[in-house]
Amino acid sequence: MDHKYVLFEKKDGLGKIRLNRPEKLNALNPDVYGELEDLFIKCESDPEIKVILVVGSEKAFAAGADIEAMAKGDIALAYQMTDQSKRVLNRLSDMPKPTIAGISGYALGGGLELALCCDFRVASDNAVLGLPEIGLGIIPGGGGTQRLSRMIGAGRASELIFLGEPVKAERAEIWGLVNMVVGVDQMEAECERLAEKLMAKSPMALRAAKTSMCSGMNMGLKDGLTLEQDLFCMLFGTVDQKEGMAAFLEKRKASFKGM
Ligand code: CO8
Repeated sequence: MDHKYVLFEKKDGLGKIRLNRPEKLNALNPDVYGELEDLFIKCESDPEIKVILVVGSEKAFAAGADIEAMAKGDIALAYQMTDQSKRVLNRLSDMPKPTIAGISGYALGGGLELALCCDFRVASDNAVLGLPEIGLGIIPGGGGTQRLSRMIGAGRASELIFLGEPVKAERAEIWGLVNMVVGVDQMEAECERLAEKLMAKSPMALRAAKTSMCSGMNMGLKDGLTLEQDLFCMLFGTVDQKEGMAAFLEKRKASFKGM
């Protein structure tokens, strides 16, 4: 698939996906979602890629779903667009590898919803995050009403969703919406440092941790605890568990193989 709006680079285990539609502040139209889907599928199936980073430009991570593409739409078109975005975003949130969103500038509407599907959000100090859909007479349709309240609680999520007023990076960090805030020039390097730390861990253990946390979120506590127990025990069948514990006992750094 040719990519017009999304760039991709693979380096040292990191798959870097860059939204590149600067003239529209990386607004997400069906073509952009389609290109993202193609890249998410590639990243998932490529064993050389250990961590996925999604970034935009300095001015905008993404200013939302493309309003022009939606403006004259009817109910059928809205279903068509949300079916696509739901499929694409679920693929990202279900990615069996760690994912990071590196956010500079605007992360609004569908842009923030994209970032919410990542495991980590690293924000530049110029980042502005919000769900302004209410001002357009709609609601977030790419998971915002679900993922945001699960992440930061219903009270804070209501503030963002009902009022539609964005927040700056500093407040987003206090709310737990982003993991850290760094200078805009440092943002990508910081994401890469985080990716390196993740790559030093056991991919099997990371996958199990992610499955346990994400699937557990949709279960009652008892079922979630059983899932965690099963995944914990499953890891005792891996080479990485033997290596991790041996390395501790031998007072050396573990070298994980992903087996
Ligand atoms: N859609 C389409 N075009 C956009 C969008 C957008 N979301 N955001 C910016 N643009 C375009 C502008 O129209 C403008 O284009 P042009 O130069 O051709 O007129 C260009 O990008 C630059 O934008 P501005 O001139 O407005 O730049 P400013 O720096 O003045 O303002 C803002 C930046 C504040 C970010 C402003 O552009 C803005 O408010 N954008 C819209 C933000 C918004 O409302 N986002 C939510 C959209 S709705 C949504 O995301 C629903 C998600 C549902 C997902 C599931 C279905 C797919």
